[in-house]
Parts: sequence; structure tokens; C-alpha cells
Amino acid sequence: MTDTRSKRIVLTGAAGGIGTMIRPLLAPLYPGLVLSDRVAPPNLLAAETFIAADLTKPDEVAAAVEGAHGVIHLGGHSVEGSWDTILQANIIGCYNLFEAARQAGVERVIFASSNHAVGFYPRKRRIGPDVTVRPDSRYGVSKAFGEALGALYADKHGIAVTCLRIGNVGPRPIDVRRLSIWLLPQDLVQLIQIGLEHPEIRFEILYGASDNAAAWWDNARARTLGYRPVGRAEDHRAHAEAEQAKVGPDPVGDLFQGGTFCSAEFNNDVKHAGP
Ligand code: 15L
Repeated sequence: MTDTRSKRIVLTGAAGGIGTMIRPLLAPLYPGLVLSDRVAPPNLLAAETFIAADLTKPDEVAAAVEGAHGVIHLGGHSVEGSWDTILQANIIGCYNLFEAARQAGVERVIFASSNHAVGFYPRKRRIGPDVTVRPDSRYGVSKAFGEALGALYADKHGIAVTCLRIGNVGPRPIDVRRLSIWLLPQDLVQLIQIGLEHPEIRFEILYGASDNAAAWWDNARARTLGYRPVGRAEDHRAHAEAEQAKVGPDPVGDLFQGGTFCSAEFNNDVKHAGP
């Protein structure tokens, strides 16, 4: 474990929302941390190393991951977008990342997947990491693609890949849906540490959720690997319910785990949607 900590670890999407939250938590754990994004974070510290890379440009991605032991891949488009946006950032960009990692001899990749890869599962159903994907958006499809790509690079090339189906990262759950899927940044860092350091990792899909009593996900595999989340969504229920009261009901989104990602552009009958 200690050995990994001195090695070069590249964080893509370092200037994004999640990257910004976990940078200060990763820095003391991994002194060899290298930040990457298209543009440097505005608050880059003198002690931090940054390499600019556009995920759609294979040469830039190759330069960013050169010499790395591990990559934490948060980069890409983080919400629903046009097909071209998703195609460039999350399909081509993700392929470029895994391919550059293979060519550079990277040993471990953490892929930031999303709950939206399985967003059309009903809220009343508890799911594990082995269910068939049911994406709720083009974004969700791109995350399912990234998981499949990760499996390919694990099985064919021996990269140890951990896909984290991340819920919603932040200091506290921001509405009732997030009481089920909230992930405290410190808990995300724990999951990343497992992916970078656990000796048994070959290919894993883990849920990126804290200790949420209202969870929809069975995260037993993460616990077996040593995950001990400290965030407890129920401690923030009053806040989440107060925030929820400010928004109206969503007759489609409220039925499914993906919420508004399910109701956007929806023109099906809810009885025929989801498994
Ligand atoms: C995600 O995957 C998004 O990146 C984030 O912006 C949130 O929308 C989150 O899912 C969520 O479902 O709350």
C-alpha cells in the first residue's frame, strides 16, 4: 500500500466539481498526484503539478498519463448533453484515456461511472453492481460504455479497473433523492484508495454512496474490500426534506432512481419504462 502512495497518480477532470472537492483530500495521501484538465483550476497551488490535456486529443492524453501508476478518471461531460458533446467527451475521450493508459503501462484506473448508467431502475428496487445497465440519458449510456471499456482493458490487458457508480457528491444530501445516493467526498476518497491500492482488484463496479439508510444500492462488495463510509445521509434528512419542499413533484422522475435524468425528453408510458 505505501508503495503506491509515492507513485505518479493522474487525476483527470481535476478542475471539475468533484475534482475540486477531492484534490485537497488526495494530495496528502498521494504525493505523486498530478492534476489534469483542459484548463488549470483557478486556485492551483505552487505545490500542485498540473498537465493540460483535452480528452479528445490522443497525444495530449498520452502525455498526461505518461509514467503514471494509476489514473483517476473524472474527466468528461458530467451531465446530460447533446450527442456530439457526449460522443466527444465521454465516448471518444474515455477511449483515448484507456488506450493511453494501456500504452503507458498504467496499472490501475478508477473510472468515474454514474448512477445514471442504471437510472431507470425503480426506486423501490434494491440493486447490486451486477444488474443489466438501464441508462436514463445519453450521459448514462456513456457511463455504461466506460464501464464496458474498463472491463475490456481489465480482461484483455490486465489493467486493474474500478468503476465507481457515483451518486451525488457533496457536503450533504441536497434533496430527498440524494438521501439515497449521497456520497461524502471523504468516502469517495476511500473508494478511490481501494481502487488504487487493494491487492485483489481486477475489475470492480462499486457504488459511490455513503452510509445511507435509504440506499437503493447493495454495496456489499465495497464493504468486503474494506469500505467503511463515514457519511450518514439520515443526519441531514431535515435539510434534504426542506430543500425538496421547494421543488414540485416530478411524476416520471420521482419513480426512478435517475430522477430528472429520466423525466427529461421522456415520452413513454411510465408503465413501460424501466425493468
Ligand atoms: C451525476 O452523474 C452528475 O455528474 C451529477 O451532476 C448529478 O446529477 C448526479 O449524477 C446525481 O444523480 O445527482
